[in-house]
Formats: sequence, C-alpha cells, structure tokens
Amino acid sequence: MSFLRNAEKLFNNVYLFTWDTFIALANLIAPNRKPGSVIPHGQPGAGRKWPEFVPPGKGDSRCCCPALNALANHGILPRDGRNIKFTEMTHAVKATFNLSSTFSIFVPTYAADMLHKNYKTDSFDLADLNVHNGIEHDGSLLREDARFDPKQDTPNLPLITELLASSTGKAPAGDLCFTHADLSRASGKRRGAARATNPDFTLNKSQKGFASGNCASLLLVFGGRVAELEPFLTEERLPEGFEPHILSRWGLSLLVFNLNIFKIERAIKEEAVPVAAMVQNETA
Ligand code: HEM
Ligand SMILES: *[C@@H]1O[C@H](CO)[C@@H](O)[C@H](O)[C@H]1NC(C)=O
Ligand SMILES: CC(=O)N[C@H]1CO[C@H](CO)[C@@H](O)[C@@H]1O
Repeated sequence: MSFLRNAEKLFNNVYLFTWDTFIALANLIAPNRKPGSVIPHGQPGAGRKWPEFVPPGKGDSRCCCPALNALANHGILPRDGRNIKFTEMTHAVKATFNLSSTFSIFVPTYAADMLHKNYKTDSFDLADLNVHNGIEHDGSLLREDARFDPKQDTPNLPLITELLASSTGKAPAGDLCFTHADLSRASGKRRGAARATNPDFTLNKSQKGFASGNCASLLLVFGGRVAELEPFLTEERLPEGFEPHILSRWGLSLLVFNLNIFKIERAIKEEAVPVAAMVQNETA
C-alpha cells in the first residue's frame, strides 16, 4: 500500500516537473504580458480592482502565510479562513498571483500530504497549516519562532519593520526595492538571532529551501517593491491597485522559482550572535 502510494507520488512529481519545464521554456519564447493586463477579465483583481479588505475578526482562522491570509482578508478565499478545499487554494493562488499551474498544484498538494489529507477531495482551515516543522519553520522573517509565538497567525511588526528598512535596491522608476542579496543578508541575520535565542531552534535543508522560497516570492510576485510589501506584510492586505509582477504568459514556473531560491540560499551567511552580547542586551 505504502509502496503504491510512493510510486504514485513519484509518478505525479515526474509528470509535474516535466510539464513545468515545458511551461518555463514556453514562457521564454512567448511575449510577456503588458502591465495592467495580467489578471484576466471576470476574475477578482481584473482592472486592478480587488474585493474589499476586511481585517480578520474574532474566531476567523489565519496562518503563518501572509499570502493566504491576504486572500482570506479580501474574500478571495472564505473570509473566516475555514473549510477551504485544497483545489480552491490552487485556483486562488494561481489567479491572484499568476503562478503557473504546476506551482499552484505542487504546493497545495504538499500541504495536503503534510496534513494527511486528500488533495482532490478534502478541506482545511488556514490555522491547520501552522504545524511546526511541517512547512512552518524557525528563523522566519515575519514571525517569531513557534516557541515564542505558538499561534503563528499574526504579523510580527518589529521583525517586519526591521526587514522593510533593510532594502538597498532601486527599481527603474526609482522606487525602493529588495534585491536577492538583501534577502540573503536579512535571512542570515534572522537565522543567527533565532538560533542564539531559541533553545528549540531547528532549520534543516528542506526548511531552508522553504524559507528562501518565501523570499523568492517577495521578489518575483511583488517585484521586491517596498511600498507594495508594506501593506502586504504588515496588514496582509493586497496593495492598492495591485497586480502581480509576473508577466510571463503561463505564470511563474517551479523551475524559475527554484533558480531564485538557489541564488538566495547560496548567498546566506548565518550571522553568529555572541552569547555575551545577547546577555548584555537582555540586562540593558
Ligand atoms: C500555494 C499555497 C501556499 C501555502 C500552502 C503556503 C504556506 C506557507 C507556510 C506554511 C508558511 C510559513 C513558513 C514559515 O515558517 O516561515 C508560509 C510563509 C510565507 N509564504 Fe506562503 N504558502 C502558499 C503560497 C504563498 C504565495 C503564493 C506567496 C507569495 C505571493 C507566499 C508567501 C509567503 C511568504 C513571504 C512567507 C514568509 C513567512 C516568513 O518568513 O515569516 N506563500 N507560507
Ligand atoms: C527536515 O525536518 C522536517 C521536520 O522534522 C522533516 O519532515 C524533513 O524530512 C527534514 N528534511 C531533511 C532534509 O532532513
Ligand atoms: C497561470 C496563469 O494564471 N497565468 C495567467 C497569467 O496572466 C496572463 C494574462 O492575463 C493569463 O493569460 C495567464 O493565464
């Protein structure tokens, strides 16, 4: 039984990654979309108009992912964050952020497996995704570690403010924006601080991949623009007039995503925090 399940998973992954390679190649050849016309007519966000933002209320289910929380805050996913079909999440992330079909199937399938649920038929609440060391991991940029913040469902403003202040790039129009190197540096700093303060700290190779994947999404979906990331990260709200910065015809492929993850992760140098300095800070 478990052999058959593993064989099926392997087959699905080979199929998905082959399909993804075709998407990546086709994107290279097909002309890009023009800004202003990325979201198809009839979808939420067409003409840069998004359904109303309402912050989560008492009893609403939220998680460690700013993107999924934002979809619920705008009512693109159910506003209470409950009873969401995995396939509904696939559709919502694809249509809102212009991710490729392969990307939008891969991550929700991984999440369903993590929760021991069936991707095609089952539902989940956003808070279910907060399982520590499932996808959620230590040393994140937007949340304190689970030891200190077991709920993981609200933005940590001090961490986010520090992150937003650390960009060094300039977009062609002059806007402040993050570079790959900025996010490598911020990650190295954050991982070092988390390791020094959290006795339960763990971060293995796959979790590092997820962490740098999250950084890559900020660069690719939001073009690293600080002005757009500010409402997205602090309020989990789509910026006014938002449109994803992914203009390729068939959306962001896993291949391009992985190349960006590699570039960010490879350049991370975890900053060691001397224990003496930490003790001094605490007593100061
Ligand atoms: C497709 C389904 C998705 C699932 C199941 C998912 C799940 C998660 C989870 C479990 C985390 C917590 C990781 C941690 O501990 O840091 C996370 C974080 C994050 N996600 Fe998602 N996510 C999805 C899609 C997206 C998309 C489309 C974007 C970007 C547009 C995105 C952006 C982020 C960012 C920036 C973080 C960073 C958290 C941090 O550093 O604190 N996610 N996601
Ligand atoms: C990392 O840790 C998680 C959670 O303990 C585990 O599921 C995963 O297989 C580990 N990955 C590696 C590469 O060790
Ligand atoms: C995967 C996906 O949804 N891609 C869309 C990206 O945006 C263009 C422009 O609207 C659409 O044609 C694609 O379908």
